[in-house]
Amino acid sequence: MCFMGEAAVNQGAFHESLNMAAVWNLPVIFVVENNEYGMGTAFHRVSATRVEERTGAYGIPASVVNGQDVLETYRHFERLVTEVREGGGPRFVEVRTYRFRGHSMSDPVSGTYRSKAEVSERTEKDDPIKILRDLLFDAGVLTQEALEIMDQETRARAEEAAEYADSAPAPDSSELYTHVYSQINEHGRLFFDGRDR
Ligand SMILES: Cc1ncc(C[n+]2csc(CCOP(=O)(O)OP(=O)(O)O)c2C)c(N)n1
Repeated sequence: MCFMGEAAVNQGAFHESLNMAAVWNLPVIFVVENNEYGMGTAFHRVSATRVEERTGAYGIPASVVNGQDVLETYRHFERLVTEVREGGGPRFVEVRTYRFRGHSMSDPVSGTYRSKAEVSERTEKDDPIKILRDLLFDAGVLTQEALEIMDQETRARAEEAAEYADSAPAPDSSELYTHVYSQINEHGRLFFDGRDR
């Protein structure tokens, strides 16, 4: 799984990667989280085409999923993962979402490139956690009380993880690539190309 923001699709490395992934028939799913803004730039201002049209030149099948719908997203990826594991080659998914916050600490909430009204309207309408919550409430499988307990437990777990990360010693430099790229095999190869030597 290779994740990126929609702003990445205008970079050369994106196109080079898609091209080689197609040539080598790699088991990879490229996932673009399209939250509509790259830092302070709306995607439509810097692209003549839609995100999902970017893979045509490489023959990689593209699809779009509503990222605010947790169950739809799960079902979508479940099917793609099966296809890729069966040797179907690379896939490309545009996950449509929205950026509820600013790009960084120096871009608080709405900045000057979008209105506060837009952000609050989308936050109200499109929050995937609220959407899933309401679905589970309606299906009668979640109560307000159970949700609050879950919420408290999750916050506690996140705080614990942050404290652990802050107090843990820095990792050894030999860990630089661990869980980042595929492990280098005994033949010194970094990437998967279907050969074991
Ligand atoms: C290779 C590279 N080029 C340019 C930048 C500068 N830069 C930092 S964030 C950003 C845009 C990010 O947009 P997106 O991934 O859509 O994410 P978002 O703003 O929603 O966080 C750019 C161009 C960078 N960090 N790395």
